[in-house]
Amino acid sequence: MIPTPADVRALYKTPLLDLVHRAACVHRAHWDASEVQLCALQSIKTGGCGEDCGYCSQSRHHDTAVQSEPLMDTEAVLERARAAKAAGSTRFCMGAAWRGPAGPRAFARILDMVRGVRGLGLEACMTLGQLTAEQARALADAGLSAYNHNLDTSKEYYGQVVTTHTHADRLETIGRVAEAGISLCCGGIIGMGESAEDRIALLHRLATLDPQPESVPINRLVPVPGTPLEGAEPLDVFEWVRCVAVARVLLPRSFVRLSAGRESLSPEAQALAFMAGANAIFVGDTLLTAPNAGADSDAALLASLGLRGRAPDARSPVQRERTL
Ligand code: SAM
Ligand code: DTB
Ligand code: SF4
Repeated sequence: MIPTPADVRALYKTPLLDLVHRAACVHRAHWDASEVQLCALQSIKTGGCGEDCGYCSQSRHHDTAVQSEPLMDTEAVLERARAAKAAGSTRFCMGAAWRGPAGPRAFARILDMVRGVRGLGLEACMTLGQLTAEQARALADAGLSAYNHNLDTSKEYYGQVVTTHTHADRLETIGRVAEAGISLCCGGIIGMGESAEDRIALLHRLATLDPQPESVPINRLVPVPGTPLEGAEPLDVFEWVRCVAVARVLLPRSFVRLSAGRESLSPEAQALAFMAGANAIFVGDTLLTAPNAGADSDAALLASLGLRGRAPDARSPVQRERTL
């Protein structure tokens, strides 16, 4: 059944432990709850982005400590991918600080990276900003497993955070990704000063995407000095758990991914999020530019909770349904 905004609001307002219990039941009905997908992140083109996203360290509209770097060579990216695989990741996500892929030569290199990463037996994910239909098809033909393009917040709040593109632009790229048959990774950021109503609207929009995203990253704002959101009020940790739980109930077959902001959370808070249905994380010392919980602390966390990395050849229920 397609949830209405009122349904999502009612779910969101459920007492927290009832909500976590419900999400845990949904999680266990659809997944092996002892498995967590491990995904490595690599910034392949850093900084100097012309967009003005208020949270982002890589926008040239903000004065942050990030040093710009040109598009990496394919071989250097593959070196990182091999290391990520050796460290246990099954998915490799590459991010570029672009409004969208810039020029045919850069795009040809991107396609090489996709083929190379797939050739290593890893899932390949890209996040390159807005795509044309032709670019989406070319990425699909190169074997891209997933494309990350977040809605980030509600349609209503989006204009407070970004002015150089719109929520509708994001939806257009999302449509092109789906049209090309690429799995979609689409989520948002919480803790940007948005209201609970904005979070409800975001979760409702994510749940009503057709098809539902294969992966839903829940980013907790990393306040970056020099960005307009550097002083944002830190988000209550239980509000974060609530968002994870609502995403799990509404998107039962999707990976719910604990993304940015995990580094500043206690093991106990992360354990509650796994209980609430999270089943994917980004691993490694850095996200794109911000620090991440490192390999040692993640290995200790997973071991103490009795969780393990998901096997490389395992497919999500979404992918399985598609090929049945
Ligand atoms: N330029 C592309 C785009 O905007 O889609 C890809 C890279 S962008 C950095 C990918 C996502 O990272 C954003 O949509 C946002 O959700 C997340 N992100 C970026 N900076 C963040 C921050 N400081 N805290 C939390 N999430 C962040
Ligand atoms: C997503 O939703 N989160 C990741 C990934 N997709 C590309 C990126 C998080 C970036 C955090 C801030 C930084 O590292 O600069
Ligand atoms: Fe550019 Fe993406 Fe950062 Fe926005 S979020 S400034 S589009 S890199």
